[in-house]
Amino acid sequence: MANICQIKNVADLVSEARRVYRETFDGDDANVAVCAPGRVNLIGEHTDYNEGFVLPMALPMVTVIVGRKISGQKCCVVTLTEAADEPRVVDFDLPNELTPLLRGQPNWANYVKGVVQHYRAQPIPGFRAVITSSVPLGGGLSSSASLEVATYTFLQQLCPDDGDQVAKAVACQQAEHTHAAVPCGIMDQFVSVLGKEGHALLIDCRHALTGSEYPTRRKQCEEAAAILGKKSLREATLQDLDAAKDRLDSVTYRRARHVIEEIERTAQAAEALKKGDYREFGRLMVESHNSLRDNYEVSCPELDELVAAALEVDGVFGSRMTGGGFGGCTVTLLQAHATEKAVKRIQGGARAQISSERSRKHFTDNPQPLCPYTDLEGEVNTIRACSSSPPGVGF
Ligand code: GAF
Repeated sequence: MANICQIKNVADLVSEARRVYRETFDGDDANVAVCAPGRVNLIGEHTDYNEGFVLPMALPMVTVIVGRKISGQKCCVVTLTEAADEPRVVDFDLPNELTPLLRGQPNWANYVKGVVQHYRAQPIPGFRAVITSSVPLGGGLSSSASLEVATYTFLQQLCPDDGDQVAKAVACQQAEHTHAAVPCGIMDQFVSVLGKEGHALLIDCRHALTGSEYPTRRKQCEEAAAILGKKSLREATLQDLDAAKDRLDSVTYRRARHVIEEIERTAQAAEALKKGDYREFGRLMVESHNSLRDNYEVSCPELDELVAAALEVDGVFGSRMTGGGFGGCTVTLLQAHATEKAVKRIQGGARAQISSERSRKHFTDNPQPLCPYTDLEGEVNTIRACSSSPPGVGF
């Protein structure tokens, strides 16, 4: 299959950021450039914080940071990404034992500050940096995790840590918890650190060190696990759930049902992918979407429409929403020959939504919906989200 379309390549992003760095910092040049990818989740949604399986892959869309170390305790960071009405330049002092670096304004800088605070080889030196990205902001493709991981990688260049990749992902997740106030699971940071081109990464989140609507879903899952007498929903079966049905309200029952079935689906999907059984993989994707729509209630009419549009095309195996939900993107698995037709149909479906009042703003901001596509080589790496296990054990 042809490669991803309409996306700026890394070299162009780096040279754009370096140019802005020179302009901003009086002709000084950056001497460090790093990048970290966004992700698409193939299957296993809202299972990571329930100690289940997830199966994401890294995207060729990346966040790039260029910069250099400076003397003193000050940092200055510039962003070129669309930061709505927020200032694009931020200055802050490095944290020390007495004065932590706290969250504040602008919002985008909290991801950087969080990683500075949680970086594992303190003290770090002062620095100047420019950020740019090809990961769409707020599109459900983990622009935030890619910014966190890029920031961590940038700091590794200035002040190396011990190189523990799993601890790096966990530090970035902590940054999101404390500085963006999102109690996310480990999936996005893990795949941004450990994903390999063309490979899905099966992550077993059982051992993960984890701690609006997203927090509500998370709380409902924890409540359901407690009522079932389990440490997490990973320990529960459908039989356990049904046996406890009269002790659960109907919403909590449906939330738990999604998670228990989705964990099993993700394990089955990874097996199907290893065997090259794309038809089965696609079937599981559609089941996943339906459960996210009906049981977990994190889809929306626009995502449902895009999935339905994709499924009409011959050669499409499956399609589903990807990421946390309430908007964002869908992911579709298809035969290479069907790509052009599917892209047209999905873009047509997106345009049809422009007529709906609720979607107008979104599609005005993005008049031409992107439909990038890439190869999936049927390779699966697997990893346990456990700080003592070796990363990236292939099978
Ligand atoms: C967001 C979170 F950041 C992930 O940890 C995961 O829970 C996902 O939503 C849903 O699968 O991307």
